[in-house]
Amino acid sequence: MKFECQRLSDPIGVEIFGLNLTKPIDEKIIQDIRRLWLDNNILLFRNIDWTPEQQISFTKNFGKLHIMPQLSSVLPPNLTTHPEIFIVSNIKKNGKPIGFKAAGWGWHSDGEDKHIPNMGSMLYAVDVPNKGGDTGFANTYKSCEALPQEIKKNIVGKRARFSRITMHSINYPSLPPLTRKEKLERPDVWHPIIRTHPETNRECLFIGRWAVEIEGMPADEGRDVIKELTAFTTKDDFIYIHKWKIGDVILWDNRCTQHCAVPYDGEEGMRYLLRTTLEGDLPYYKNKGEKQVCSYLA
Ligand SMILES: O=C(O)CCC(=O)C(=O)O
Ligand SMILES: [Fe+2]
Repeated sequence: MKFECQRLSDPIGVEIFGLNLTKPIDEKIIQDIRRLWLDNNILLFRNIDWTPEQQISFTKNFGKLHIMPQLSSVLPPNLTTHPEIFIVSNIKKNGKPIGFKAAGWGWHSDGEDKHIPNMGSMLYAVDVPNKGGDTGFANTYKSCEALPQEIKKNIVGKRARFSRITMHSINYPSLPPLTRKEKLERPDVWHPIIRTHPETNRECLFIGRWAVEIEGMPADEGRDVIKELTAFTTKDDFIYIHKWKIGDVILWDNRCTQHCAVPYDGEEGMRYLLRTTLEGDLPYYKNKGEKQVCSYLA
């Protein structure tokens, strides 16, 4: 079995054609796909029509699956038949949401607010509106490389504090505040802002919507730098906006990619995306071959 591929956009991504993803795939082909994934941050497959089992099996080719904890008591859990699948949707049944519509509003990488962020994620578009509901992807290798020296020297080897507790009501205004128990389950974490990718050894910018403070900087200066880094990494030069079609599957590497759902009003039609998520490992920054700065819990 052979496949073909084509660049998705200048900044990021490759589209892969000619593979049947509903059947087990040769180890050699998986290695080739992984190489493309590592080199291009995101992979797009089109016209996929698969069952949750098939999505789960295909995702497992890339690592161990992560099961998303329930985000809030007002949201449904993951797919009840398949807890490995998290639902992103604007659909309501009997007045209740069947998934989390605003899960991805605001630039982020999945799990960035956890001690061990997620390695990768895969979204499958089951239903999409005719207009709106796009998703942006930013290549944080490229933004890191292009970062002006005067900004870079200020953050290299430093960590940022990522806080679910501080940012929950700002990032998820539609959800009730965190309970005491939820706060205890989501302690703050410090991650290196410039992160060495564990497979490619390349440097990328690791910042996002849960970051609130920078090591060794006064609080307001840290917040300004986070804003500046976010604006920089999501410049047109580094991003691609995907307009979903039914049957699209995108696998992205959370270690070197940020993503963001472009907010939409939901009047345009139903949006139903199913996500599988991969476990990751502890972020670090390597200098001269040595792991110098690792993440730690606050
Ligand atoms: O709704 C989207 O486009 C993205 C959702 C998201 O951030 C995610 O599933 O990780
Ligand atoms: Fe996300």
